[in-house]
Amino acid sequence: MSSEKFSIQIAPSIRAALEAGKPVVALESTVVAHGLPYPQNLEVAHQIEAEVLEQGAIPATIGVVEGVPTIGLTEEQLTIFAKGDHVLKLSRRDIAFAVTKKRNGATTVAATMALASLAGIQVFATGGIGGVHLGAHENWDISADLLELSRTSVLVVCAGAKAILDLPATLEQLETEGVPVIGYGCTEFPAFYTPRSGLSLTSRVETPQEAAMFWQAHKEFGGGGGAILAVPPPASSAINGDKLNEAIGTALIQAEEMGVKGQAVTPFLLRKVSELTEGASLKVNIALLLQNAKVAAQVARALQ
Ligand code: PSU
Ligand code: MN
Repeated sequence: MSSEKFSIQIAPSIRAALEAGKPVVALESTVVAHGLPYPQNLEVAHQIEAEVLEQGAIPATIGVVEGVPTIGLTEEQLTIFAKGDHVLKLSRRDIAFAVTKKRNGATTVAATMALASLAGIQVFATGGIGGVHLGAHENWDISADLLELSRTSVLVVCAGAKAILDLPATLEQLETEGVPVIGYGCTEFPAFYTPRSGLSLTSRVETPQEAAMFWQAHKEFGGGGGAILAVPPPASSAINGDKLNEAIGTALIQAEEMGVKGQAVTPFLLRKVSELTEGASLKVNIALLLQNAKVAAQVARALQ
């Protein structure tokens, strides 16, 4: 057993780009397999990759395929993940189990950061990170994404954390763990579906060049952890705040009543909020995923 060798699979075009120092953007697969409904998820996954390419960077969607950590899912693999049958949800702690059992597994923010970092990818675009759940003082539900951000050197471009979470507690936890949260042209922490959380950020940059400069400085002085570049969701897809809050309230009550626990909580809440807002939340979700991919690609380019 001690001679067991584990390998990670890096798509040839991504390997070539990394070796040549070209810009590469990591993308997660949990949002595809467990965060958005089929078949829109597959379409969105294609659009995100196209957006990164259009900005002159190489997209690298990450997952575990039949037990092999894979950087750059093929079209066929992406389709299997989008259909989602028997695709596990993997946080950092679950990767080894999927490898052992040769399973397909979609990587969360935490697991995607872990594998991106192994492959030498510095910039990662997603929708929103996991965080401290409401009621965490009783249920202890705090996403492993936060811990990963504190220890893995990847810049995560996202629209903050979802309003289904305890956002003040999430920001506090990030501060405790030494994870910078930088507003991209904003001074308020975005609440994923809306730009408004009422929570102020202490740092802000205006351009991809400034974000790249910040990231270089963080790698030098930040102690080896990650950072968040928080991009507000596009105004064009804005959602009615009252309707959204009502939907979130209902979704949280249903999760409680149905006894939804652990890894199932985030996918359940996202699906319910989408149903209850008649797809309005899904529309914002897709719009911000594309915008974040674009910004991430621009920052990756500026890092060259
Ligand atoms: N944000 C989204 N859609 C998602 C997720 C976040 O808009 O699907 C996923 C991400 O993969 C994130 C995970 O890392 O949910 C967090 O799950 P948990 O709360 O179980 O750590
Ligand atoms: Mn959790």
